[in-house]
Amino acid sequence: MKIKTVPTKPFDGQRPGTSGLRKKVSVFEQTHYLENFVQSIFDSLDDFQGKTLVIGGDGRYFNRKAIQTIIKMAVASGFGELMIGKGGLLSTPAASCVIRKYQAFGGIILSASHNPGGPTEDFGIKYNISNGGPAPEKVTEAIYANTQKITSYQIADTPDVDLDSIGEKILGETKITIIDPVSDYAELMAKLFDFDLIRRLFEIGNFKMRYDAMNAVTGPYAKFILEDVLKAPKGTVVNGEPKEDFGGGHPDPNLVHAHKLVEYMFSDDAPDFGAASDGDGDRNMILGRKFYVNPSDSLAVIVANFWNAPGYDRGLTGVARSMPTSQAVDRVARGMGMSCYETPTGWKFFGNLLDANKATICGEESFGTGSNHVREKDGLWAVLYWLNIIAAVNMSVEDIVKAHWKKYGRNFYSRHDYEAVDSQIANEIMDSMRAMAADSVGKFFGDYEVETFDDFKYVDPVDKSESDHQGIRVLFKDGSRIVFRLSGTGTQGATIRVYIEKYEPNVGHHDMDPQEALAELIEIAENISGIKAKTGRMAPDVIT
Ligand code: VG1
Ligand code: CO
Repeated sequence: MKIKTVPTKPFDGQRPGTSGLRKKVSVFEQTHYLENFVQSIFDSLDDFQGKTLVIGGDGRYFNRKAIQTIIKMAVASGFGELMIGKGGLLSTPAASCVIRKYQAFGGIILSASHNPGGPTEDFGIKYNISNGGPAPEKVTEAIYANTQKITSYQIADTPDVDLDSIGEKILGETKITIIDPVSDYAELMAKLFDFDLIRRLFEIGNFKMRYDAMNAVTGPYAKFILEDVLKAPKGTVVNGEPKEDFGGGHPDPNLVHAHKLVEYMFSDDAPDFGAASDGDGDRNMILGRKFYVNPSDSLAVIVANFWNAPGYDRGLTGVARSMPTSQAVDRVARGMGMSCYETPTGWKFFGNLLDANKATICGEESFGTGSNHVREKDGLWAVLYWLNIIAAVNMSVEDIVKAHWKKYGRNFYSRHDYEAVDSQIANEIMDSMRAMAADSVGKFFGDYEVETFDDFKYVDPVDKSESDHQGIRVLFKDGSRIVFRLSGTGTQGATIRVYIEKYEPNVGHHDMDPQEALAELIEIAENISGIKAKTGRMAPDVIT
């Protein structure tokens, strides 16, 4: 087989963000654009010759084409085996599972996660290392450095590979293995949760649920696990066929983009339990009948109920949450005498803590929860965990959460997103807050006294690597917090995220609407940042 060396020149802007490189499809479709990035990944790796690379994606537009290119380049670079999900599909957590199970060298995941898909929408690519997790910053920075000096790439001159038939074939020196994308993952889930108990819930408990796969990658996973294995009635999973454009929607499981599910769950015909996941299957939204579970609360409830799930009932070593995630889980950790780590946003920062066994369960406010079973957040895992809890304690979702608040108090929490803001204005807003930091300590905003005002810096407790500028934190004396960050996953202008949190121990106030409970802090956030004033926006685009 002929290997071609193709001359090329660097493209600007190929620095991976919070989770890989995400751009409009039209950007990825430029000649050499994808190839440059893939070659830059390979050039940042050592000693992978003859080893295994896992490849799969969320099925969005350009997925198949990108995979064909990556196969030919991986063959040219000397990988020994490529394990590829049938149809080019692998959810992000399933890719992580496969990398770990088969001790692959690494994996390439094609996804822009919750961003919309289609010819005029987004595409993305990221590299995962041998622990199954997202490449840490030192690797992503090395990849970026390579993209800036690339002069050529190598690609095998060979026809496209059939991605739709399970089995093996040889291409040059490389074995190409097309695998069932669901089975390894489903097998792992069956080890972690009490499937018999959950099956009984559906079979004799008359328990009803709806799972909205949002026309994205988890459809086949959810149908197999929930309907075939756990015997939930057919039709429990809706929008279960992965589509290249996700049916035209944002595959983002939140109150805005999963509004159909939310409306159904708040109607009089609502089932007991509702859930949704995102484009690549690593996010989850949990709903009860007429009840929404905030992701930060979901994390706290999952941790507090570890003894109900067979995969965790021997105890947790510790927990971790991203900095903007509410402190609800901290209270549980404190109650159990466990360490609770605070990391920057993005799953890549949990990898070292999980590998070093410092944390067993991790979570982010952005509908992401997971554990040491893989090295990515895992949407369906969270849903199965909740089913396991519900079946074990025999309570409704609402009662489980309210009992939790009664015991630990409620951390009222909300995130306000301002999307597609002019990047220069967004940077000015962040800079002006950085400038305020030094003389804001001790200052009062209403009744709230500022205790800390800084730009979050993380020092990894395992390898001591440092990450700066991870978000402006305004921490008040009473434990309330406001955090400001710029998104690292958007593809249009800048997205400003404002995270607002307030602790309420008094059960009598737990039924308040979060926006009401947080009203004063929301106003303070505007006083500090001037987002509305400086962008001319009247309100956030998305509130979760
Ligand atoms: C967002 C979330 C972050 C999450 C990341 C990737 O990042 O805030 O918590 O880890 O998306 O999730 P940002 O930089 O836009 O705030 V996914 O499901 O898009 O891979
Ligand atoms: Co995702």
